[in-house]
Amino acid sequence: MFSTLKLIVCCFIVCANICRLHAKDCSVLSDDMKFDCQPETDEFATQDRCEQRGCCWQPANSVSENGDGVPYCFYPTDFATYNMSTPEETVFGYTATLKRRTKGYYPNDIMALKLDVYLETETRIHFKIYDPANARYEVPIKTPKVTKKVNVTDYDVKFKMNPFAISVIRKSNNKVLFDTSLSPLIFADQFIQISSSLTSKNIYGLGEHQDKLAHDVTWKRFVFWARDMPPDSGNNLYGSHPFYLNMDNSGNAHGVFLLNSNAMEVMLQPTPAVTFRTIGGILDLYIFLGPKPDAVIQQYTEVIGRSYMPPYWGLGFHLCRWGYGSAENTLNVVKKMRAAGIPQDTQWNDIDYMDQTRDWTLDKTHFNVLPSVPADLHQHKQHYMMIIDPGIASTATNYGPYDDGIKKDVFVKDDQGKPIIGSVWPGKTAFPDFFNPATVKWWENWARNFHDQVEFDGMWIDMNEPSNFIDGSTNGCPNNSTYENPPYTPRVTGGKLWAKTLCMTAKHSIGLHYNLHNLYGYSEMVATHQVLINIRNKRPFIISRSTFPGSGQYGGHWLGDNDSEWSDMYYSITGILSLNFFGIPLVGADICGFNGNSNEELCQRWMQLGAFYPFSRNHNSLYCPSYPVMCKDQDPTAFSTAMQKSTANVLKIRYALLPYLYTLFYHSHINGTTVARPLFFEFPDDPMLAVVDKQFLWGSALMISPVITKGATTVDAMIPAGVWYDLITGQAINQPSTQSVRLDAPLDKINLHVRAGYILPWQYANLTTTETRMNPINLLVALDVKGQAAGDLYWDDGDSLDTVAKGAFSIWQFQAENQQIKSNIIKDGFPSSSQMSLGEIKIFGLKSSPTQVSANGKDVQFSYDTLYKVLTVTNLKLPFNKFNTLVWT
Ligand code: MIG
Repeated sequence: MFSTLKLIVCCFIVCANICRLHAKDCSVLSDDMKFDCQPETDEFATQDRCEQRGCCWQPANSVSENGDGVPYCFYPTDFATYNMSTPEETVFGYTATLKRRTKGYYPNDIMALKLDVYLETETRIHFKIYDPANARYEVPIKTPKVTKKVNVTDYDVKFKMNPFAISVIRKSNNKVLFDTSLSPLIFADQFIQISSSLTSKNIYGLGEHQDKLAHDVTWKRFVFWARDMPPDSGNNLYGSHPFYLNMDNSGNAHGVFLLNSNAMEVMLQPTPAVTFRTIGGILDLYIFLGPKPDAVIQQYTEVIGRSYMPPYWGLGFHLCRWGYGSAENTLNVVKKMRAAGIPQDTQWNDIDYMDQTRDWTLDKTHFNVLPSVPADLHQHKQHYMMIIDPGIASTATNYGPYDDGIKKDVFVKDDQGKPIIGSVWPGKTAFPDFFNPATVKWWENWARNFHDQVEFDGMWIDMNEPSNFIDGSTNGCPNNSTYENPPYTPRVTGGKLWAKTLCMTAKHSIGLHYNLHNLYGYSEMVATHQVLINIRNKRPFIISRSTFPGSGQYGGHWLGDNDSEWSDMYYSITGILSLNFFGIPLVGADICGFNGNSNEELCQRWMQLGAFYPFSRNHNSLYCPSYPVMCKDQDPTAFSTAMQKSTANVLKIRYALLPYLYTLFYHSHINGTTVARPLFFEFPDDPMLAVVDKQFLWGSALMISPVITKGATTVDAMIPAGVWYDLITGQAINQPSTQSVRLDAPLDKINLHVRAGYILPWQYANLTTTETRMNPINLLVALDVKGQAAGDLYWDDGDSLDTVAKGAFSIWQFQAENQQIKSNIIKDGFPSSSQMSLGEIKIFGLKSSPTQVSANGKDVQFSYDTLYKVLTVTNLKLPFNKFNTLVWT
């Protein structure tokens, strides 16, 4: 009897234990299926804390080299989360309520959420998960407001109710693009997390970070928090772009955008899967169906806003350094460039022009004659830019911008309501609140005042993460605040959110810095864009360090403080391509490298690559390695005559091709297509190209294969299947299938190939874009195997406002087939289009010499290169508008 009882009791205890273990289902199929339940630091992560969260603990063996590794603590498959009410159909799509019964492990769960699913376009689905009872912060950028669903969609959407999950399926091939069922949805006040499967390991975007173009999915963590930080792998950098592009193994791409500006992490794991983890706002998620990669970007930029038309001169070559030291030295470099015959459109100054590095002032000792610099530049049809930082000196006496700013109440406040004071170059500084309309007026006033003295043409806005040399403020930050010390802090560089920036409790006119931090640079771009328009009444040119989705509508970006190293030259390519994905095609890296001394070979190669950055600027730091040793000059005139010649030559190639580049900017502005793009964008179903990131394209037609390794005189270029012509000679590479080809690349050459089937407009180059623009337009026709090719040209005056909206532009389309080239003007709004002329036409890939060539029906002289099979017709001298056909027989 007693022993029976003992047995029953014993059995009960065992069962209870088994039952307890089985209360959570830790039986995941593989390590890849584990979703991290303890993303905190390793010191924090313990078995106890893990199990207190209701999660499973299982130390893993496999460690990944540069990622987080397999999580020890992961969600059981039956982790408590939200259940969904029956979704109701609405005019815009679906709506439902999500409810959880028990609290989760982070404070302040939102127990009842609302889900709205908007079927916005055939290729775009949008869903929002938010708190219906209490309005939460939402990102204040303009997005399309869709109130009615479309009838036809390329996607299906499916729901699971208990627990809640949503999935989006591409109808055409039944592939699941997005599926949140792998890991529980968490929505607490300051911890929001959603995971999804990926269609393949080919994932791109997720900026701003320094990485390969296609990211590894081996437990990689990307942090999104604007930060002044030289680009290194693993760090959160200047801008925040929570957008990725994912391409399945048959070349169908889709995009996902989380519209959220709070501190965020995105985890990639080999499942393959992605996790978004943010500490504020709501889940406002867009999915773009593509299926072509470039179509994904077009669909994305339709939501965030399309890129603006830069002034034509902005596509010329820019020269800058920190530490010219005087106005005279600044102008001397320009004079040397002119004497060396090297194209240059714009000269820049860094903070050394300012009096004690204060905005809107001049160093009266060394830069007293600065006004004469833009005057000279303008006389030579060149332009002038200078840097402006957001930090406004707050302890200077009689310093107008600060005194006036206090009067107009334009600065960001601390939690007590006083201007928050940090420390930047001029010492103690206040920070303009660019969300406040009064600030924009004040900014315009001081910019105008300065412009009256120094006639600048654009603004370089730096330090706008915003960067602060101290953490938080001169008074630190309130330490009992849940904003300064949230329950979970994404793994930001510096360990805390306010590291080297403002306090999270700082107040802008429209909200807390905690929410708006990632938008500071964006807000300065919006303000500065308007101010430049008001002052100059011409197209603004802005290069900003911090950016957010939508920044491309207002200006461009440079990739920040890179090193004068070959590896950084490589990363500049992936950076530029990624920024094109983010809708900011006007982008470049500091050519020849910023930190550290450059050298002739590196700089020569970098000038070759940089000649093909959409935004092309050589910029150098002040001290190398440290004070008081100045960095060696690295403008092209600082090197041998051979290097200067090679640089002049490659910049002339750039200038020659600007009609093509400018047309690409027009397409980006109108349709959101990328300007610089990776090879896989044009050949998505070619698996050999999915990770190629040492070469890139301008549009569809020009392939750039730079040397990015020391000592190399050849380059192993991946050449996609098809015919490619050397831009200069017309020599054809005929590729039956995609493969790597070793190309000659002596020190003075960059390999440039034109894709068969395309027509590129170009001009002979002068030393400025303004002069170059006066030359006749030429056509480069690259025939495909059928003897066909096509292309177009967008043209306007290059500098006035709203030419596209006002229709003050012309567009020509060119077509080659049946032994003739036709030109059609499809829009003729450019007032001076009748003054443009056609210069020459070159045809690549013409199998044999014609006997007769005529333009508009009249015989013309021509020459034929039998070696490379190139027909050249020069001296056409036809009005461009009147040119209709070139026929050869
Ligand atoms: O704390 O203005 O990224 O391009 O030369 C450094 C001086 C401030 C950082 C920019 C860099 C610029 C530098 N600035």
